[in-house]
Amino acid sequence: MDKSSVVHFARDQFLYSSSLESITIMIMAKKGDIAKMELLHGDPYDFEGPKWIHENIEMRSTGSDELYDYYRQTIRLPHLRARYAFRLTDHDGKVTYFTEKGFYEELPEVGLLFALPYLHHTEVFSAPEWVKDTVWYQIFPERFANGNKDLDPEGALEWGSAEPTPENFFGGDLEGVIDHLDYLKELGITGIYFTPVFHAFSNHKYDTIDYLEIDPQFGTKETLKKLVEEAHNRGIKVMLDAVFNHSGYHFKPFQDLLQNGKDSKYKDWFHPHSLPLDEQNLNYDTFGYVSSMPKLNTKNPEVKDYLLTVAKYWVEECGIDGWRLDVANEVDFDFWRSFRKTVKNEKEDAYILGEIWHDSMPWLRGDQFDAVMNYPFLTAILEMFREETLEPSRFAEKMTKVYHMYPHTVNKAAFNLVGSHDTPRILTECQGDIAKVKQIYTILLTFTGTPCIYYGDEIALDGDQDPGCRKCMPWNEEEQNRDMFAHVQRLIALRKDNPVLANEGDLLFVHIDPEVVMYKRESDEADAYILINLSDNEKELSSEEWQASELLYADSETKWDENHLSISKRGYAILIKQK
Ligand code: ARE
Repeated sequence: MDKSSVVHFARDQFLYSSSLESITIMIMAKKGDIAKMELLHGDPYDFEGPKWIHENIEMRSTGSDELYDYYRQTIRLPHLRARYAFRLTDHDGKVTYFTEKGFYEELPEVGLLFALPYLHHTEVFSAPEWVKDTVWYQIFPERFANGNKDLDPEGALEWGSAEPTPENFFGGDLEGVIDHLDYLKELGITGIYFTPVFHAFSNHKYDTIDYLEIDPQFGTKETLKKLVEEAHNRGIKVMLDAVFNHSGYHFKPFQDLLQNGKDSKYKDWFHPHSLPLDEQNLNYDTFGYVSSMPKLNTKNPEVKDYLLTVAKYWVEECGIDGWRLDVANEVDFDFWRSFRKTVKNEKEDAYILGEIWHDSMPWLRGDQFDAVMNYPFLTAILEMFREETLEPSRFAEKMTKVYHMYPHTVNKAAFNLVGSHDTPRILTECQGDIAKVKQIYTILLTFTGTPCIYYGDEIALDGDQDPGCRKCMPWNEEEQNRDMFAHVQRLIALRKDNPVLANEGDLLFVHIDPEVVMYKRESDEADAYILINLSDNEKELSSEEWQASELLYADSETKWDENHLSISKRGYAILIKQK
């Protein structure tokens, strides 16, 4: 046994609360090294001796990546505290105990074991219940629909008449979104994520001028209130984009600092290295090296109060249901802890989603974010479908690794996406291959987490890296791929009608064929099997697990006869077995 590869810490993704009275414990070990992984735990204050340990609970294997096997076990804690250890049996039958203080031949005294001192209810990670069943739609307001030409900014172009650039405008607005809420309802959407809508300079609005006003080209507060009300009437939640890492150039406090230098009462609202500010030599902190995006000093109590007022205002005033946090990883933890308290105090089940592209465990301990945008999911999808360098077993390993970076309770609220306003569109990434995009959407809408559809992807809109991915949404049907719309619509409906496909079910990859991605979704009510054939050959597949399964959905060429699946080349299939 390679003891150096046995990994467990009594925190984060290795030890976490899964309810008010239970904890989940995860441990990882070198792939193939362990024949049996068992858990022992007990109440450290139960001094009566041996009975305080609950012997050898065999831990559930929850998958493997390239290097590790993962094991997980949830246990109830009537006393909300525990001491615990692991009993490892290798393939020669040799038993070793693994504790906080290392490895032992015999179980050592309780003081050497891993500890959960006390499970506080306030520290139980819990994303809002409604999020796991939500199907999101991301709208870039300038490019979704023009509902009121009177609001068009100076020089706005005819809708869809030109390629998008970082500078041009087409007049998208909130009334345009209201006009198309029934389209979103028809697709099956239950949540909208808007990129910024507050008064700002550019067409993307990430350079805020006034955090407490709607951009005049998009409408007014009343328009937003109406939109939220109309969306809620259709069972659709609304999430806005909070750009708190930096302001825009024309934000009044920044203008004051520019003009008054060291005499400005706002000099501590930003991060000047020296004064007066010098945009050419950039003697102040910014987002990236963008001089028009000065970084805000969120440690300054005045700035913190101002931004928390903004955060509360839009929930209170317009009833929004969540915040997506821009450049979330560059704002201090203390600010986000205060942000969470403020927002949850205003709306207890508001969704707080951080934009972080890398390992986000420090923000997902329950005191800051409910979830992050799951870009690692997109990366693995692209490696498999764009580069075609990742065969199914490696995709399984990559996603297993990604999902074991976090508590499984976090994964249920993970914001899964295959495109956004910051990435090329998935159809373009797949070189226009509709079959690939259909397979990708089959994965997106049957995976653990809350899926998001980037506007236009459902009708196979293309577009390269920003600004190319921000084309005007085409509203004449001949420019829409309605077959793709029907595919996405059907998958969303299946996800709603079969909770095992949403988030009731655990997810486990299954190896059935080197060229087929297969994963199983398991729940108390049903098991579902999702299969994606990456090859150019039809595959004849069968599995004893499939008895009494029915074919829930597949491409038109795929055939199912009881236990035998004939999946077409580049096909997809969803089987379900009610329990
Ligand atoms: C504009 C141009 C870009 C150009 C950029 C640089 O359009 O082509 O590269 O300027 O000057 C907003 C606008 C963008 C604009 C940008 C700057 O939407 O169009 O770009 O402002 O003016 C990293 C950050 C992540 C950030 C991305 C863009 O970690 O937070 O970069 N995303 C948010 C928003 C953006 C927004 C901003 C931040 C600024 O979603 O829309 O941009 O408010 C890797 C790294 C990531 C990196 C990612 C993308 O994966 O791991 O950290 O994200 O690439 O670059």
